[in-house]
Amino acid sequence: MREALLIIDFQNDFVAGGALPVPHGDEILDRVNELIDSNRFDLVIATRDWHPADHHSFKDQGGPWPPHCIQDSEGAELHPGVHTDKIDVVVDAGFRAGLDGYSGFEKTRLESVLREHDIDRVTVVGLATDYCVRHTALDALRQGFDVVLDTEGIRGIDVEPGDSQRALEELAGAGATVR
Ligand code: VGL
Ligand code: ZN
Repeated sequence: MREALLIIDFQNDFVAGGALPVPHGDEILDRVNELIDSNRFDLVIATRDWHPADHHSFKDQGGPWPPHCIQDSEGAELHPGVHTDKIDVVVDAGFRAGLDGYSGFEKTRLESVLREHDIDRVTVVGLATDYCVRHTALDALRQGFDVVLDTEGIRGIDVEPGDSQRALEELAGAGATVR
């Protein structure tokens, strides 16, 4: 069994002081680093939300979100506390105006990187449970990977109360291990 750690969008704009802070997003830092440092994973991948300034999800383009994770901005950088020296691959998503990018698999090399390294199982941590974590984990399941959601290492936005809880139930129903 070859395993990858998938750290979703743990970026400055999604934590306190950022453009689209996920409540309690910072709290996952220790868990993320603990998993990185465990040496349990054959491959450590970080995804970044990576938008052009006119991304269609931004309010000024008719979308739901304030502008966030604009390519090459400080807000789009990975959280400075993450042990980035042990991240093997960084995958950018949502990199064109019309690409949602909620899934780290959408038009990226994520699947081919996992296949190249013969990965069977992905453990998913990061932000946000009800958006990019959810979509990325669902795609991983569809592609036949074993998927583990590490609840200590994820936090959600909960635009509607309960969104994150429902996402985890949906993922468990689709075959993910939630623990
Ligand atoms: C995300 C909202 C907008 C996420 C990205 O990473 O979950 N959420 N863009
Ligand atoms: Zn985004």
